[in-house]
Amino acid sequence: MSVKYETREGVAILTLQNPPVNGLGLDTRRGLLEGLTRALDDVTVKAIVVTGGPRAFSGGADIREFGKPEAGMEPTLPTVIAAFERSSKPVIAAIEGLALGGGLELALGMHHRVADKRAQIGLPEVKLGLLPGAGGTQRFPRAVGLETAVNMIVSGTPVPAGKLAATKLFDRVVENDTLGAAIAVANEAAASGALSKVRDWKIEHPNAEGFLGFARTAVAAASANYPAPLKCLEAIEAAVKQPFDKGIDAEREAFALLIQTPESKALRHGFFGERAAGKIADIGPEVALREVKQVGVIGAGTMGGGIAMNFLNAGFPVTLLESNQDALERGLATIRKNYENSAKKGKLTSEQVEQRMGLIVPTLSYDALKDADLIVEAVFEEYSVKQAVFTQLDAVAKQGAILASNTSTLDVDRIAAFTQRPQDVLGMHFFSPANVMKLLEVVRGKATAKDVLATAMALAKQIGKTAVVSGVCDGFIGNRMIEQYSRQAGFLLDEGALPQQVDRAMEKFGFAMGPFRMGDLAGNDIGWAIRKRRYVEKPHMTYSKTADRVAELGRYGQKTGAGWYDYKAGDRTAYPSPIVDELIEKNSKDLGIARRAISDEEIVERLVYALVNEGAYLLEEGIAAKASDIDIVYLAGYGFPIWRGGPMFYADSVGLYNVLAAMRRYAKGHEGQAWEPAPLLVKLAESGNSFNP
Ligand code: 3H9
Repeated sequence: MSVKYETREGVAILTLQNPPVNGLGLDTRRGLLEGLTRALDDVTVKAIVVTGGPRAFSGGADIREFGKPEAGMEPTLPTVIAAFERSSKPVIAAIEGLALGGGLELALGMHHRVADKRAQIGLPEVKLGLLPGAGGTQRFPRAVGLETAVNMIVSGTPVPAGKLAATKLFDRVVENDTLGAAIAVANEAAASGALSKVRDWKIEHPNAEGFLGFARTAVAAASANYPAPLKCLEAIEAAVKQPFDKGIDAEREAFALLIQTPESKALRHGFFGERAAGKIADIGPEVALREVKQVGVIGAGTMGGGIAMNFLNAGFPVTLLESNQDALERGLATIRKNYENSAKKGKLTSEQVEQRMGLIVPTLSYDALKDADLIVEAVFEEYSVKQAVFTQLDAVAKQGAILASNTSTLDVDRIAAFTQRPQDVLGMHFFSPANVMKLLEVVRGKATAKDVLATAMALAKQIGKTAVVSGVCDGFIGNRMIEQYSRQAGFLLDEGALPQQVDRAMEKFGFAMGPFRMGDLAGNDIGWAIRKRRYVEKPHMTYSKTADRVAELGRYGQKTGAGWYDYKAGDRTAYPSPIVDELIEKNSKDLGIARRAISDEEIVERLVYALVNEGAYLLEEGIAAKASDIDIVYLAGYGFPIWRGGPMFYADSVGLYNVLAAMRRYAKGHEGQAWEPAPLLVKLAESGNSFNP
């Protein structure tokens, strides 16, 4: 039963019981109506309390139902809410944990609300490309005021109930015994006989028109690629200007429209993809996690320092090892500076800075790592250096300690073989800056034990990362794919494009940064070093030579004041560089290529489909377990536009048949340039299937 029914001294208590977050799926909606009917039919019941559990009152409509027949089956959420609102006996919501989206809308349809002050209250639908579709845009402004409602609905960000205590939303905000307080309100309401309905409340604002005009301009500017925020605002405007029922109609129409948009579908894919990434096919709940209380980090450089900060932020003591005192002190000073910068911006208090710094145990000795439960190394990317580190770790680390390498390019199985305990070794590939970037690739070696992998994934969540499992291969998921993308970008320069055109096209598509601006930020010397290795290891792999020419000039990017673009001191703006343009044109001439005008569409297709094809190979090889894992890597770590859902989802939405046809077109005259379609892609395209089922 998804709703438990009981009575206590004349008060019916309906408890939502649909774990994990009391999503309002069909069963639960039916259960709610049944409970309501039973309470109304029972003459001994004088009032009704609806509650959830400590984790959640309700996380909202069941998102898994969207697009399925159940979503539209009666009783729908608006029907349920209307029934509670119409109830002849007072209904009180007792809120603990979460009241989000449809969950909050349900509570808004009741006559009174009581909340634990820590309960998270919000209408996050906009984050799924939607608007609150069960009366939230109409009732919430009536309950909390126009400005708070606009801010919360358009941003989707929840706030603790305590912050809304002064509004009309709650009758009581309590520190404990929420249910007890709700029963007390129920008794008072039953005694008074009044049935307070939010729909009858007025939206008071001295200048609603002016405020909405201002909000419209701000929202339009900030949400060019998302239709939902403006729709939220339009629905709220209807709440201000129209009778309640007309406003509800406007809201419902907008919801029906938004749920069909590609943006909403992509955002929902991202939501579920992120959660699915944490589920590993052969690891179930029977796998017990290893306990991690103390962390060791080897290397206090940019990467090691950033990695350490992740754990410090989550309250783990971190032993930070360096090879010499100077490097150690520099590393500590950088961490402190980063924290102090956060404090200056008001994100941390000075006590928090000291508390985090106080969790660091700086050391020059491997012996200090003997009690660590997890040790992450972030030392130089060379097997000999890794070998030295892992041999020493094998000697000092306690039994059962997890040994992680932050390598981005080396073979984790080979690294594991430097130890006598390869089952305890795995990769934890953080992205720079490691304390900021959400993505973490967790690299499962051949021998990695299940509990080691499961523990690393759980820790990733604890430190706020979006973790995706990758198998062992050169570049793992993200970098292996980006190499094909960068190659295409290079070939486009040879054929007629300039960096600024390629970047503009990709940024218009929605990437945070085009490939050349990205190269200038990351450092062109890094790609150069990889290509030099490739020339030896994979001589058949061709590249445009322009990137080498740019690097040979010492134009490594922002850090040298020049790269694909020119930079001015203290200014990160990328200015097109006549030197680079000339170099590109000369290169085309040397290759005997007659430069041609290249459309933005071709640029986007070639770069994105290069990602897609390599992604298909990764799936086929089992390096990535599912297409959504690849999408999450690109959404969380590579600036792929989230409203397009990641490269594999995007390919699905274009249609794999069309993607394959385009690839075959590009293959003509571009032999050997990554246009050998992956067999999986061909199979799916020809059978009318997609990557994401
Ligand atoms: C809506 O309400 C529309 C209405 O306005 C109109 C309707 C007509 N449904 O994130 P977690 C699952 S739109 C189904 O790892 P956390 C989630 O998939 C909805 N399932 O935990 C996962 O399942 P699994 C508006 C849901 O503690 C598990 O719960 N609401 C839903 O870090 C744990 O999730 C939202 O947009 C759901 N609504 O965070 C809220 N929510 O274990 C979206 C969660 O099988 N949800 N699940 O992988 C969230 O923001 C977070 O999940 C939440 C919990 C804060 C609730």
